Amino acid sequence: MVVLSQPALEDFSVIKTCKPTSGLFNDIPVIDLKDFKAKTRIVEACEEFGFFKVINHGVSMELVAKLESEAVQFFKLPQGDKDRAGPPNPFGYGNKRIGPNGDVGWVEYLLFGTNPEFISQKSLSIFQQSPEGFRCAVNEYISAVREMMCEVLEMVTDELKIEPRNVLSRMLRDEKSDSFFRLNHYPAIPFSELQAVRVSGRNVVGFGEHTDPQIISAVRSNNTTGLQISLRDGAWVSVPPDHHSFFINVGDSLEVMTNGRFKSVRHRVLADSLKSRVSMVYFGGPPLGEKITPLPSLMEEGEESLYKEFTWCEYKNSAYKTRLGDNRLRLYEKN
Ligand code: GA4
Repeated sequence: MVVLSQPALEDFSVIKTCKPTSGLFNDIPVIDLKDFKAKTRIVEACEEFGFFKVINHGVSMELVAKLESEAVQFFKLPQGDKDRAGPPNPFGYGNKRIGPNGDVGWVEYLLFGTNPEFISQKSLSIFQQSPEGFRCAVNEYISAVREMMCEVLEMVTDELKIEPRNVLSRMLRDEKSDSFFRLNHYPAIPFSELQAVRVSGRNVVGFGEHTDPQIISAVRSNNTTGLQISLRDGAWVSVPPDHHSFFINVGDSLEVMTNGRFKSVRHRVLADSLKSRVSMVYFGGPPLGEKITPLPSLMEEGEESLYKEFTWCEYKNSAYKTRLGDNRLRLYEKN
């Protein structure tokens, strides 16, 4: 279990709140990757929720623990040291401010590119305290989670009878893949401050609602609540925490590639009062020049694309002009 010291809330005024929702939602699909029905269940989950949990995923928990401990050490550094690893554009340390357009949350984080060259060169300032240990942990974790995500994507293509079966996974494996990795720390909030927010019947927002622009993402966190997803009817539900598993989100690009069959899931994180939350998120993205368009072998005869044509580079550029909670895909929907 990770417990970080409580920070000073000097910047509390920038923190957003939202209305709380009811208890934990127990109907999140749980998919055992070793189960022979896994392929079918993944596709059903992507259609219904755009979200599911995977168990028996094959990623070593020792590796996960090593990375979590390195992350905790980093976030414990004095603020000045952490600030030296920022700003996070495109990669580095960020504090409370998310993206370039004025979004804020009760979170500090590290953003990385995933190509090994980046990790060995540009991010030396990130790995300041324990350069070798931290860098290795990040590299090994990304490789292991990427493999697991490729396996999931190949189960999807198998189930949908799309050929070749690596048509999605190759984009994550490509050395030019524009994938990201993010370490988030949602500090515990001093009780008195939290009470002040709650008196008004609200919750503190750690990371505001959004969809991920990429193909697919994998979130793993310590054993804290906070992650919520929006169901098809728009209701927000809380995801029961499970630090041994990964939670998978369908991103906007996969929604397009399946011509809307899969839904990119809106999600957010509420900052928890009693414990700090540490999460690690791998965002599997395509190479910049890749066309994001419905997979031809998935289209029925006469079916038309619901989206205008665009490359990942165009979509990414337009995403960075939006606010976190905007519906970014709407701009690319036909009519
Ligand atoms: C959401 C998913 C990933 O965390 C992220 C985020 C990015 C950022 O934090 O810089 C963005 C956000 C995310 C989408 C819209 C833009 C860009 C913040 C923001 C307001 C790293 C990503 O790829 O897109």
